Amino acid sequence: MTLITRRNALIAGAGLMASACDRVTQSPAVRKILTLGEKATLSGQRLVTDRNALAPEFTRADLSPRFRVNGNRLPAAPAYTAHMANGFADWRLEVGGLVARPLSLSLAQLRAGPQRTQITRHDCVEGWSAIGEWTGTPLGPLLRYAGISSKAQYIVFHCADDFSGFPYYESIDMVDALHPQTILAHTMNRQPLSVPHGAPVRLRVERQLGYKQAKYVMKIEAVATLTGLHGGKGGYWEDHSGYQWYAGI
Ligand SMILES: Nc1nc2c(c(=O)[nH]1)N[C@H]1C(S)=C(S)[C@@H](COP(=O)(O)O)O[C@H]1N2
Ligand SMILES: [Mo]
Repeated sequence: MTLITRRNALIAGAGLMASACDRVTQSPAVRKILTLGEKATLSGQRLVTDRNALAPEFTRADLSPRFRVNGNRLPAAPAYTAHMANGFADWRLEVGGLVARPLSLSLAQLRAGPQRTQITRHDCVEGWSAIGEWTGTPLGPLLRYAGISSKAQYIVFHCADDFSGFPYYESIDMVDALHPQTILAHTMNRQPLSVPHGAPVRLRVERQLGYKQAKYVMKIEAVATLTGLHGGKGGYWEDHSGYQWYAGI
């Protein structure tokens, strides 16, 4: 959001400059500076455009007959087991950190807001892919509703599960957080998200690899830095296996 706003301001600024300064462009020195400026603006634009481009979307005919389960398939935490036992009726998604209005949302509330459905390909670093249909709450509007601070640089997803006592977590930057295909999915292939696939809610951040697609999301936290959080590298696999934090595809 900030990026887009800033880019629009830049473009508007450049337009104003060009019309007001037509007469001075006769000077070769000025022309050279303008050309450099144009190049900088173009490459800046390309960067922004690439990060905001949509991941390919498919049709129902392309859905994988089987979508593998990977990583944890049943969180062991007693709190999670209790939520599972009563169909996640008392489960709440906490939204906190650098927001003006912290939220605690039930599944029904998440489903009542804006929704997006997308058929996308999931790519796991371990060498498999699967196409699935996901429905969920777009993250951007949710964060705006919570009054996200301009100081927020990352969104952290805290999960219910762990590996040997190390909690699973992930994080993305604001470009991905506000990307239109970034959703909190509660529905997969038109069925409520199953426990093995991350019930009740998982992240879909479609421009990145499988390990970024956090399952069992319990809390979302807006932060200014990832330093000091768990291993400091922004995610469970990033901390423990040297996987890249930015897993763009
Ligand atoms: N909470 C949590 N999220 C997770 C994992 C996990 O073990 N725990 N595994 C990751 C990996 S490596 C992949 S490929 C996908 C697998 O999602 P799936 O089980 O729905 O196929 O979830 C990702 N998100
Ligand atoms: Mo994965």
